[in-house]
Amino acid sequence: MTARYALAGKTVYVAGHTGMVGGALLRRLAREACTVVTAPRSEVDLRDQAAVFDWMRRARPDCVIVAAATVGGILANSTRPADFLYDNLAMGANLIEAARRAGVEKLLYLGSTCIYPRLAPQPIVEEALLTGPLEPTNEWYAIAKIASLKLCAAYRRQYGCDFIAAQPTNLYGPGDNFNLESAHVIPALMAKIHAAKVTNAPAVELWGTGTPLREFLHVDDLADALVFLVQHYSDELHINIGTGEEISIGDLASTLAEVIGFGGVFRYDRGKPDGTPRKLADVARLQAMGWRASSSLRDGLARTYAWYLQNVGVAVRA
Ligand code: GFB
Repeated sequence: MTARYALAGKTVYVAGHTGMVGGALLRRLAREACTVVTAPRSEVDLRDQAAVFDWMRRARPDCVIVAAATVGGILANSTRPADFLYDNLAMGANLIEAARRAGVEKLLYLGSTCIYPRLAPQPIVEEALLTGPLEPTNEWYAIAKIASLKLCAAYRRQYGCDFIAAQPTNLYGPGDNFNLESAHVIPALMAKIHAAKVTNAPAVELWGTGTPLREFLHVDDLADALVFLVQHYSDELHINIGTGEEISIGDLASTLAEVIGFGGVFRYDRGKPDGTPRKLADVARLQAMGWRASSSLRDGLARTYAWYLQNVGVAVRA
């Protein structure tokens, strides 16, 4: 398929390159004939408007992908509302305005499917945005993400900027955060189940009831979808990115137990929140454009566990 926006010869700035998504973008963009630039965190605090304006003016990228965010799982989201709202608002506003000032040709802003109403009809279509109340455990994060994706739409209308937005479903993969207090469910369960296996513990504790349904996308699939959208999409509507498949948290735990080789049982701490009951993205628009995810959940989990053993599990065993 011929790209509407060709990356060959372009300079692409990946904001948030040290994160799981940023790392996957660097791996994926290495296959394109473009130059990738990144801003060291020690030099540019993305919440600092002057620093971001100055960096963008000096770096002069042709294309910007905003993968920078203050992120975390259900507990971090509910206990650090100010960080999740302020950091993400500031990063989104600074990067988008800096890109406009620097004459950036193309910008892709990354949202999250938690922008949708808690009880949106499933699978969730893009038009469900702002049709009902948000899930309380992540409304702070969601509001910052909604404001930023609306900035992209507003800049397109008012200034004619080719700024687009997309929201991935729950992500996992190499480079994830395995800290149990702030992690999302897959890295948290991987770390807990692995620890139980190596210590011969009989049980692993899960949060909530195990009944919520989630859709999980491998981060390398996400990076591929993002590059696809940069090349082929140019419009105001924010685009869903997912697999179109869902699994309950209980079944996810069983799958992880098989992948890791844990024969014990799971206990549920019902004092911890379930969060939104179901969150399945409608990915018909992206599929109609010609992109679909290639990793199965089981294979993606196995590859992520192999990475974990090489990079994190060693420390857990010690
Ligand atoms: O991945 P997670 O933290 O975030 O939790 P959300 C997903 C589900 O897994 C919830 C359950 O129902 C949790 O209760 N769960 C079970 C666990 N055991 C655990 C555990 O040990 N750790 C964790 N973290 N969960 C986040 C949002 O929502 O999803 C963010 O808070 C963002 O804003 C992100 O949108 C993608 O899927 O509930």
